[in-house]
Amino acid sequence: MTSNVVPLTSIARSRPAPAEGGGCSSRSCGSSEGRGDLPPHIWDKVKDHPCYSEEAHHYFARMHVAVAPACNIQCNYCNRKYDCANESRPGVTSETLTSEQAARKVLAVADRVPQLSVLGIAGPGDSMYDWRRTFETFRLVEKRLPDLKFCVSTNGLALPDHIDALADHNIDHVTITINMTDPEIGAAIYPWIYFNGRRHTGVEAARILHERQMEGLERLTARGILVKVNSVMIPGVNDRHLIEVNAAIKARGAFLHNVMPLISDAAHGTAFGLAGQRGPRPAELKELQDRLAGGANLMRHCRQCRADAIGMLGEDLSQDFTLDKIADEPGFDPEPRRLYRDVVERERADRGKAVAIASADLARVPDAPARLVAVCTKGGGRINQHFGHAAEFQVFEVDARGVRFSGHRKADTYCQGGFGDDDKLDVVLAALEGIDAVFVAKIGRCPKNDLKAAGIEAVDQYPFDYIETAIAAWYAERLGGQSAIA
Ligand code: CLF
Ligand code: SF4
Repeated sequence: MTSNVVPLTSIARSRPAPAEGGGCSSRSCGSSEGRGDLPPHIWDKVKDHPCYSEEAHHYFARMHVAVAPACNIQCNYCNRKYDCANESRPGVTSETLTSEQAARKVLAVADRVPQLSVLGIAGPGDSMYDWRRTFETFRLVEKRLPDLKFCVSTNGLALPDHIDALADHNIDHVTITINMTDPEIGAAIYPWIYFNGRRHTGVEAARILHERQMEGLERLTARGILVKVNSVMIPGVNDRHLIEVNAAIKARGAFLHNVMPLISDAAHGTAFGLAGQRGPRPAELKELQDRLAGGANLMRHCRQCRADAIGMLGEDLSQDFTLDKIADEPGFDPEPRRLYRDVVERERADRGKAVAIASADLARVPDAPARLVAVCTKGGGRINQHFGHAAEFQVFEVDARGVRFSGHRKADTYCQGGFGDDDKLDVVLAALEGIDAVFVAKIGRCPKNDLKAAGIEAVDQYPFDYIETAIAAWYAERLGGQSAIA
């Protein structure tokens, strides 16, 4: 099995810490530092949910079980018939499971992946339209794994009919995909919906969907259930409108807003793909996210998972857990899960001190301009990956206000079979457009020189350090000050 799960033994290397206190990132659920100013009961709900807490995604894994194949609407960006094990986008899965098969699979994964903290049902159709299979799966799993959090994702049309059931099953996390609040715009995204026994089309369909989504959102937040809203950014269709969507969901108590780029390709057979509708460029997505600052809290670390994804965000172990590879009655040892959580608690305390170090460094350069840096990491909040092995980079923006997570850039692993591949390097360089420096655990001389020629500094003097402290120390040094721990 290939995995970027954090080995228990790799945790606990850190730099010396100053006195308690401080903090350098913006304080929200999307910050890198974790709890921030969240009330204890909310932090308790999100602290091991890799989607609801950016900090938690360094430590915890999710899995989806594809038990809900049916859907009650049609989105122009969806074609659930398309399946490829390498494809990563919502709606796609390799096998559909019964609730019993899903429960078996969850147990097998929990036994081998101690980082697993969340079971999500995200299709491949709609979890609330196929509600019988969804709730039956949770019922079977909660008996064996009471420490697992449950999560559902829905288009919202059937949601108002299941608010009580969601609360009864202790489902604290619900994602609603809301792409519009204006039905005229919705008509360009949804050709039809199936509601109350008949098909509706056009603006009428979008209006019904919108009203049901808002009703579901309001009633969930009134019950104290955390709601994340996913919005697909579709250039020329709803990109500007998403500012209104952000305001509308904030007013109704949404916990997070996740703006995702449209994935569009004619080969996927979607209406948008076949019509040549393009997705947004990374810079367009970032510009919109920056414009949304101050509205509903933003999620920036989404990986647009498949409906059967397994593992840390950004990795997918689903092919290691197909039904033919799972025993009829999988064994389960809870001890590694307990041990792993103890390690994470220690690591979190340690990392909190590291954030204080970073703050001290940044205070030395109060007026320096912002820099954008990329990091090679396998998780744990550390710089712990060789440049040649990185298939994606985490991107951070740094200035005197803090080290802020900005998103991910997918690339291609430069190192192929022990040798650097120049073609892959071109892909990597394209992915690093606009980046000032890339932080690596290790890098060869050739790619280091190539990066330099492209105007990107390869920083390799902080292997296995915390991301925040390393970036802050580098920034303080480059822009005028000396590191607080130099
Ligand atoms: Fe799955 Fe979604 Fe729950 Fe997470 S995913 S149902 S909230 S457990 Fe997460 Fe994947 Fe993005 Fe979804 S990274 S697509 S936001
Ligand atoms: Fe596809 Fe989900 Fe849209 Fe249904 S709601 S059409 S499954 S993307």
